[in-house]
Amino acid sequence: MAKPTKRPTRKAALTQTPGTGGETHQTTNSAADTLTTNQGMPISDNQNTLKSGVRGPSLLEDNAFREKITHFDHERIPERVVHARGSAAHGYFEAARGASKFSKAAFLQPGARTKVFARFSTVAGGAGSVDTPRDVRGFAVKFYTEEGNFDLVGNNIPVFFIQDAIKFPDLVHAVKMEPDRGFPQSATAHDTFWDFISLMPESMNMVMWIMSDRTIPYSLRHIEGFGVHTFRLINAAGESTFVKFHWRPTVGAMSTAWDEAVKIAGADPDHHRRDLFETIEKGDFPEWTLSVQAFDQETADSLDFDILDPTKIIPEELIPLTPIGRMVLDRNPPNFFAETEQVAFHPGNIVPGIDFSADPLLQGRLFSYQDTQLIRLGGPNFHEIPINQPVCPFQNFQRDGLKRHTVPTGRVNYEPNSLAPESPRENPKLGFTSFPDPESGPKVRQRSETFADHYSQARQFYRSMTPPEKANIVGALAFELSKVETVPIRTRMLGHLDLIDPDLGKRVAAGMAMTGKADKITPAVEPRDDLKPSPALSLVAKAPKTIKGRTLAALVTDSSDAKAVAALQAAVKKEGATLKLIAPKIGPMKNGLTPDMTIDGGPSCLFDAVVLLPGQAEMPLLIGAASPINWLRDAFAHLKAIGFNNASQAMFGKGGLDAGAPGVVSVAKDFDAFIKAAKEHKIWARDELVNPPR
Ligand code: HDE
Repeated sequence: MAKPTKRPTRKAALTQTPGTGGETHQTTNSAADTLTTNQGMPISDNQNTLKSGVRGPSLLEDNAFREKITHFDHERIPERVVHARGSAAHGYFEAARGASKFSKAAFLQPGARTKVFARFSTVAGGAGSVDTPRDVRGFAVKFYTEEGNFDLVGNNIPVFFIQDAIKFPDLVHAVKMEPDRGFPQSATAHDTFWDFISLMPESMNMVMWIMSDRTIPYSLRHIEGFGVHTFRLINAAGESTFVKFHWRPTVGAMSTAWDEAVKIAGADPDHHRRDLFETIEKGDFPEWTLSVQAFDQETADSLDFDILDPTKIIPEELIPLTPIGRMVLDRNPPNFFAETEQVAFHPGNIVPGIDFSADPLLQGRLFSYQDTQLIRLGGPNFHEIPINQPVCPFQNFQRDGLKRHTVPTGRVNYEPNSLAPESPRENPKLGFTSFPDPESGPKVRQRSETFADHYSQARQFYRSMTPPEKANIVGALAFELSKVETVPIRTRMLGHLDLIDPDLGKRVAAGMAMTGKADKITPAVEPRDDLKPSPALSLVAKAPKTIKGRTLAALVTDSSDAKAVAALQAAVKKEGATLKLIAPKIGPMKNGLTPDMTIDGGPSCLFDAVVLLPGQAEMPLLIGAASPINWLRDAFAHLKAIGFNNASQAMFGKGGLDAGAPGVVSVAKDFDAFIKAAKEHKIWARDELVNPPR
């Protein structure tokens, strides 16, 4: 991997003078500090183009200007056709003891520590879109192993919309902005998406997952990741084990409320990118455990669904997770474009000890990623871009092509050869060999009957949710389908929901005032009613009680008690969280406190829990303005823990809020009860006060 280029230290003093038109010229006397063109020609004036006369037209011969503008004109490259918006970080992976039992891959051997680069992304929006739409998150990790790069290119959801790669362009066309009008950007709540989905029964399990709170995550540090497809691991004895890959964040997975995600998009469109960057800068490194669900052919054959079908999970209650390592992200990319934008992932990048399965979605992906990089990164040599280079030596007879950087020497660019005995050769012992998969058959274009049950696991997912999670799924579906203008698409979807679970169908129909309007859908295979709920599918049920790594806010004013604020700061720090001070204005305050943000610049949706610590003197100002009251109302509606001092009680009355509601606690004596409530993350007991029954 390339080392970041160091900024040279300045050799001579910088002089700053105004030019004849008042423009700023910063000049140097030192050759070492001189600005140059890309050809190395020193530049004398970087503020004015060459003109014929001081008010005359510009001259074509100004090569420094033309080179600069030409380079600028070509600064952007085509963005990814999906997953365009991403944020990334460097880190390392440490193999867990026991991983070598499954795989001979060098990076899974005891004590191995491997560099990684992880990129998280939304799927539908463009590179400049917001961070918090309702969307699947990409979870792609490049392992720079000593046997070559291994890319685990997954998502934060373990199933997918479609079963066959040939449907991917249709899916992506349907989800992206509608082609005639160019909107909506990064949203599934529109006709073309639900039109397609309602005609694709195989997507119903994924529909449950994307309408759950998993698609509005709290941060990129709080998402789970999945390899989705079944893979094979091959150990030193040549034995194969089927696996599903799972990433679990050690801080737990958490989500926002829908209204919160919408408001964050306006308040801080870069919320997740900023959070990842700032947390790593602070030294609070995000961490995940990598586990596998490992099983053999016999177990695969005994399951009620096909392990090659990417619309199905294997419940953890059937096959538990076995940890195989840990990933820590501890360094931000020094340059966004060079690394986050130019990194090229490819599920086909594997190493000895890992192999594919015949999942038809995976098989299609194996073609697509290399192909897309050819256009996105401009030719076949993108593996030479530093972020994509393996850390182990690589050598072959591939030559030339656009943007080739290496300079191969010698006469021989072919193999076998007798002219260059030292040139590279195949290695039957170390080289990659495919696992001899016994299955093959006649050439057919046909979906396997073992892929035909589209509703049972969707039903199982819904039934595994806690009551508030169910309510949120119902709310999300009613919201999205209400945005669909074409009524027959709504009624078709209601038909599918009835099949998933009659309770779900009924509640969504009621949420749209469309009770009794569902189409009758005939499933290819009747959904089963005997799948037990899988508690591991619920985020709320397994949420850890902690505020570690989270950001809380205190509303303070000029006459706030600085001692109480310091005590809160200490209490929050002790728990491994951060406290931001929010005040009406940004300047230093009379009580010596320095605010981090203003009320308008730091709406409560950006924080995990809030405390009201204003002084009595400023209360008339706070209750006389809309923004402080909305600040509190949002925190209340987003089910956050709220602490209040005696002075601030009047804010509740003004906002029409009940200061005795669950998760609203007095901090007049100490902060213990508030910290305890904040550890709940969301105060679900308050849900029915702020949301109509869904
Ligand atoms: Fe991708 N996908 N995908 N995908 N995918 C891309 O590759 C594709 C699928 C995923 O941070 C593209 O470099 C096909 C499943 C991630 O750079 C493209 C199919 C999963 C990323 C592509 C799928 C993913 C991509 C676009 C159906 C989860 C972002 C730009 C057969 C397991 C990686 C690029 C990054 C990106 C094709 C389905 C995950 C076009 C054809 C399933 C995380 O090659």
